[in-house]
Amino acid sequence: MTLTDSVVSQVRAASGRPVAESTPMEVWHGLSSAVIDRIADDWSATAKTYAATRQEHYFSAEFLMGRALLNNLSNLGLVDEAREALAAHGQDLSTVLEEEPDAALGNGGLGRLAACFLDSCATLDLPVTGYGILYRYGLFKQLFEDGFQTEHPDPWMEEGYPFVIRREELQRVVSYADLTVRAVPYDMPITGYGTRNVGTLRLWRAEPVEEFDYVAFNSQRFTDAIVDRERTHDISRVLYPNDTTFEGKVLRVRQQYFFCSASLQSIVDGYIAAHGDDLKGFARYNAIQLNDTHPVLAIPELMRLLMDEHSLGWEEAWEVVSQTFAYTNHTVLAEALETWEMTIFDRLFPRIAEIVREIDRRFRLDMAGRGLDQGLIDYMAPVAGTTVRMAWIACYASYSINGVAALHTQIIARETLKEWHDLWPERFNNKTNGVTPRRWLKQCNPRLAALLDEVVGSDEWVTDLSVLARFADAADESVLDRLTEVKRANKADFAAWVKEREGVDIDPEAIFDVQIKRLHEYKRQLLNAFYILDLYFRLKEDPSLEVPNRVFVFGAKAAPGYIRAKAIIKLINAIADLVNADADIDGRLKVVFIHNYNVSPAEHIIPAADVSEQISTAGKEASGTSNMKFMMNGALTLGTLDGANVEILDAVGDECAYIFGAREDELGELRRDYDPRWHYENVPGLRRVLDALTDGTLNDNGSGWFHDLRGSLLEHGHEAADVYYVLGDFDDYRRVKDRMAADYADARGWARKAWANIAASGRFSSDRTIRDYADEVWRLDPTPIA
Ligand code: 26Q
Repeated sequence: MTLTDSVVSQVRAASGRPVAESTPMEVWHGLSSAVIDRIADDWSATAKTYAATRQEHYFSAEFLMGRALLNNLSNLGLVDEAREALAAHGQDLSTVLEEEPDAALGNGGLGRLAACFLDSCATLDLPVTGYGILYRYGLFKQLFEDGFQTEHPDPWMEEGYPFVIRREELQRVVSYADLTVRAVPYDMPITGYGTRNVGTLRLWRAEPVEEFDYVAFNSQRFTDAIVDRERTHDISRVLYPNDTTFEGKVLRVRQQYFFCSASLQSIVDGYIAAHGDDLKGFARYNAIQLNDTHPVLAIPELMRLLMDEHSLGWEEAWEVVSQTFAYTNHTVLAEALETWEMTIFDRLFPRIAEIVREIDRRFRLDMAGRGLDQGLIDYMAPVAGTTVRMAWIACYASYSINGVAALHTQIIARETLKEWHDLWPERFNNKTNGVTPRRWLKQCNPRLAALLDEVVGSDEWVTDLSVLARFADAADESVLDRLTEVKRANKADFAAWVKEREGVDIDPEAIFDVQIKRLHEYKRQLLNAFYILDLYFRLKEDPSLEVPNRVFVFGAKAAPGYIRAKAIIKLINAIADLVNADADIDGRLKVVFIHNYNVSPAEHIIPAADVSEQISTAGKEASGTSNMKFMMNGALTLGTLDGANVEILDAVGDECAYIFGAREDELGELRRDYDPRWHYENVPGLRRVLDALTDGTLNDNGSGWFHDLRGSLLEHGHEAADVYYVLGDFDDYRRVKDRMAADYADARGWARKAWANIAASGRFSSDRTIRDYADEVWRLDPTPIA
């Protein structure tokens, strides 16, 4: 059946009406079902093929998938057919696509990375499956009330979601000391570009063991039974919204054990079905990548399954486990490292607690045998007093340990995980992150994609982005002018989108300067805000100042309990109120804070950006991945030498990026006698900006938050002031950003730099990253279905 026929019948089934009379949402449901119908046979064939071969299983508490329909249509080459099929009934594909809710089952970089990885694995025909949790509520919806962030629930699939299929028959039981639950898998097909292989993301939902009989069975304990049912549903109810500070919430550890146990049971059963019941061979056919420490309970849980359910001895089981797991670290922030109280383990899963203690006991013997001194053994041991350290368990049990950018890997080897690196340097490796050029170029930026098709002479760049390097010098003036035209058109689209969504008018001729990422002090949105405020004062002081028009765009969610991050959001909104309404400024500066930043807003923002703000304190941002998306879309990086910025600079050359600020290897020294007060008093512009926080220029609605922000930079009692070196880097930031703005006047020169960025972005495709994992860590071969 053609897609056209299928769409018509699916939409009619979804709405009970002809296509022409259906709502855009009903059309979205129908078209989505038609896509599932189209891939069903290949999906099933792929699963059968992978079951017999060596596989990798990607364990992650987060998969930030975003929207699915356009991605699938595009991968399957069905966009034009779908557009025409709908148009024939008076329906508009773009309108229909905008109906889809984002699957926001992640916080930020780590979750989106997992989604890009699945896309690349499918495109490369690699036998990889993702495992996580089907959260009923994704990351909170963000609204602004008087410029303050408020959080609201995101029940993203309440009206039905065709891209996950419930697999009732594959359910497992997960047992806690106080609760037994069913884990029901919901499988999402992961299409690849230009291949028939369809991978799988398996997301688990917690349900009561007996949905209906439970209450009747236990009628004397009616209310207890109801409470238990709710405690069960609680497990997959909500995604925790903190991404930088660890909180030892019992429900969080329940979630982690829940998806680890269910996933391992399904993998072990799959192994037995394909290869027989001798589990000693398990690691020959299976590798498991741990996306940070969130799934580290899989290590003791696999020990339990092998020993208690499949009668291996400890040594045999440990042999399997230590050849199965590989661990990726995503942070060097001490406050983010996961540690759990042993009492929680004892209470929730005593057998896992027992196994963790035994891992600890054997670790201590093992290390004493190697002659390590007691202080070092105590420091590295999985259990310290009453505390379990998840990263240490990961390092002890994993055959591979990797960072996510070259600089980050050096830092974990030298500092964060130094003792493990000293012991087992061969386990350490770097895998610089990447992003999928399908979503982040072809789909979100069709104008640039069309230009690339033409310049390259085919669409081969879509699956091999490195080919663009061949055309680095091929940009004659006509190509550069067309690139400028693409950007101009994208900016006009974005201006219309901003007007509609935020009610703000922006000038498409202005420089679009963008910072989109989670709100955190280390990412230094404050530095950007201070520049804007300083520029505002400079313009007020001297209206004849010749500077190009500027639009500063922000998108960021703050963890709900992170007051200082929320204060920074309020500050940027207050600056927007001040600047946007000022008649003297007359539109020369505009500040827009896009509310509820998410994957699909990013798809509107990035293609329109001129400047990509990547300004974290050096050494703090493990990699960053939006920096790569901007680069692919021809924005120039304004950044510090941090995370993957270092490699972006290396790829593109320093004429084509704007780098400023203290380097990671200088900061230790600089911080030793750092005096933020001195900067306040001596750096041009800083006093005026900092004073504006508290002198009535900016309104924090009586919260006292701006006073606290100022205090955090200047006058800290117990902790150090300005921990993230905002004032220290301000002068250089201002100088470089001013220079960049001046350079923008040369449109040809700017386009040349933009082209250089696009042409050099090949190594930041997640296809490259995944090939490296597949070759060096997973030892996997591409396995196309017959
Ligand atoms: C941990 C315990 C309890 C509750 C929540 C968490 C939690 C959740 C999410 C901790 C961390 C995260 C997410 C971290 C993250 O997104 N890190 C980013 O990972 C990207 C992909 O590697 C990097 O590019 C970024 O530099 C890094 O900040």
